[in-house]
Amino acid sequence: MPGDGIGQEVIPVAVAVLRAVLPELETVEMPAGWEAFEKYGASVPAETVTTIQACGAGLFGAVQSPAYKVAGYRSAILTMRQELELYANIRPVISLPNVSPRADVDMIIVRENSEGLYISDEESDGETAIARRRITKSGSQRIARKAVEVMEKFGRSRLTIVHKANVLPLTDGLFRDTVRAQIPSHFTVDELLVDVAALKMVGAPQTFDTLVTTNLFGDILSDAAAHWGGGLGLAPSLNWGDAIAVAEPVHGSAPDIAGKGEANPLAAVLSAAMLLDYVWDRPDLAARIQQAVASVLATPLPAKNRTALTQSALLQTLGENHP
Ligand code: GGG
Repeated sequence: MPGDGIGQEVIPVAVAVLRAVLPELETVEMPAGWEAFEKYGASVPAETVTTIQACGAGLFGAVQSPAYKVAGYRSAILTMRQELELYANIRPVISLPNVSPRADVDMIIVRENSEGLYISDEESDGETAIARRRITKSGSQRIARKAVEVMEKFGRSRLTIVHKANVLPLTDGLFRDTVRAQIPSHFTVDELLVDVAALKMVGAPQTFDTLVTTNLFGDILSDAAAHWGGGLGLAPSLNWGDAIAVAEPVHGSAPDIAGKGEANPLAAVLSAAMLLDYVWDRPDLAARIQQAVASVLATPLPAKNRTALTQSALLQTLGENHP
């Protein structure tokens, strides 16, 4: 699902790179995003939802929602997360050559993706506006299980639970205590208040291993953390449930450069690699893509024709490094 704006340019590159390491890959292209809404009346048409369910995995580019309320419109990202129960948002942040401000960052943020303030339950009488924030035991249990799955898959040993239970003892207390109870004893578990975690994210990001947190805290912390991986333009992510995963670059549709061939496709490429790494159990193929990305980053490319130049450089590197 290339979606809107530069999604149309970066997703074909990511698919080409996936194909280079996994020639048997079968793909089908489906509409999603604002353009899909204008054409079909839904940002994620029903056929797109059933196709993702049938495939089990998706790759989404970007969405460009209007800055005003449109009757019947809901962001494609939020729609997919809810309709497909993609309750975990995985955001790895690792130092990359030439673009990272420091060389020793290697963390995975596991963000709860379905509850918290993102249930969008708001009311206002014009004087007072209220947003409800929902934390459930079952939602906290399943995100904890996902954090354990991620730690086991990647041989990680330390989990930091990020919360604000000193101010929100009922909601964040439930989250923290429920997550803690789910973590097997061979892992080291610590916890941080979100404000302290934010300070540490700025001052000592290399000290983080795996983090698990609620929806809004995870949204904010993971964007801040992306700075250490070269910025939002290079950040990959995976929306993941029990049966389905949708990878997507964190960046948006970038209407200012859309159609100019200047978009950097590396976040989309790294997101595609997350399907191999996390979902399809092919860390060997994911590593080949990650190494190709690192090698392409070692020689910065000009903005003009960046998308095509990056694709050629990646495919050439993958071809040369074929085992
Ligand atoms: N790939 C992530 C993306 O497209 N982000 C842009 C975004 O979140 N836009 C707001 C929205 O439409 O929900």
